[in-house]
Amino acid sequence: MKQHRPGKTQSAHSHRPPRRRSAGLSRPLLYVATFLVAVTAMVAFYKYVIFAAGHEDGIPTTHPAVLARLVVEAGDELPPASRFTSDQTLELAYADEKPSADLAVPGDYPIRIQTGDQIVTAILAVVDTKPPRAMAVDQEIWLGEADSFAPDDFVTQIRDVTPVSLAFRQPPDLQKAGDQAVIVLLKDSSGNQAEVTARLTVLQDIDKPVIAGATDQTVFIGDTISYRENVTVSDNRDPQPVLEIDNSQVNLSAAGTYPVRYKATDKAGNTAEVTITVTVQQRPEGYVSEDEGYVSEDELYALVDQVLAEITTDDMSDLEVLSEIFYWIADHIDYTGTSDKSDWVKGAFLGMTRGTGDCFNYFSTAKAFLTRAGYETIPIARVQDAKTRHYWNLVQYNGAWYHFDPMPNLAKYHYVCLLRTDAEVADYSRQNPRFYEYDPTGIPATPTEPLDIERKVING
Ligand SMILES: [Ca+2]
Ligand SMILES: [Ca+2]
Repeated sequence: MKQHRPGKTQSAHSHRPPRRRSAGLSRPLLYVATFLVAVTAMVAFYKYVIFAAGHEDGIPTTHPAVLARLVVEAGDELPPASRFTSDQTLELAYADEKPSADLAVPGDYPIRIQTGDQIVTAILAVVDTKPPRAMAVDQEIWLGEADSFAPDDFVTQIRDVTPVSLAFRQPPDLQKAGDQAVIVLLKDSSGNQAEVTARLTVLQDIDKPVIAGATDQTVFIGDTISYRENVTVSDNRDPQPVLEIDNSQVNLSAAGTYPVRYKATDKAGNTAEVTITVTVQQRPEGYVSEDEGYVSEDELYALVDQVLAEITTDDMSDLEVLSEIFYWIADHIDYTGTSDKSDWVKGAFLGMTRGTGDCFNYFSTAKAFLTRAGYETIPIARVQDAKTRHYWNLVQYNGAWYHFDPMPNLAKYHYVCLLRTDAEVADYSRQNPRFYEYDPTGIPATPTEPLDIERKVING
């Protein structure tokens, strides 16, 4: 029989599961280990408390009279440490010389505050509750000329402690003429919003360009016209309106009146039109040049009369008068190769006033002098099939016709053609081929007998 132990029955004992021995520890060792774990945990907790008390980013250490959180507006000055309490008797100071809080940036900043020997950490909460402010900027544009606008074109002097973003409430309509309100939304980084209303004026150019200087013109057949000369186009807005000139109907080769249309278009599409008339005329006699204009037969004769008054007297014989005229012209005009042979009045005027010319000027001047001195003349021209042209006069002297040509000839073929007969000029034309060759149809014949008169050498 087995011995019973009081308090414990064998049966109870025998029903317990066998003690697990897997830990391999005896009961006393287990107690020791438990103790060590507890000590280690206490040490760790203690260290954590010490750590938390000494660091800003830890849980603030509280003090019954120190505010755990002080709210200030972004952009304000750092408040004095005394603001962290309502207890006037409590002396507070910032533990750090420069508390690390950026008053311009909203956020929670742990601040170390010293009260007596104790340092507590409180939160300085920087908040931005103020919406941005800005001044409106009105804008003015011309319809169709501005590319685009950004919101910041309509505001200036944006003020906020935080960055501000801008947006249009509705983009301006640049195609709408007139005034419109442009609302710019300002939003700071804290989400505070404000609106600024500016004005956009879209101006519309409705004024036509102005064409100036387009006036009717009168020209002669063969002239040219500078249609643009003296014509200017201005506009209230467009510095360079487009000018189109339609001269397609003008025919400068035929007399007539023709319209020329000037059309100016500004950038906005406004157009102005001016139509002028170009009159093309047959060129009249006596036209000298654009600068000198016309010379009339009377004006030419007045010049001739002045010279005649100087070189002739009333008591001179016809031969003397004809000789004076002949040699004055021969001396006065220097030969040049070409001239306008369409107009004898012009030819004579230029011969007298310029003192230069070719055979046509000699012929014309002689015609003018002989006519004013009271002699009949008949113009003669060299035959057309000759290589060059020549012109001279027949003059009536003593009731008969004679050749009269004061143009000095080349020294090689020297000849003084003062009151010569047909036979004499024909004889000269044999030396200087074709010089006085002309179609005699309608031209009276000279006497056959040459005149026995004195003829001076003229220098050619
Ligand atoms: Ca703000
Ligand atoms: Ca205009």
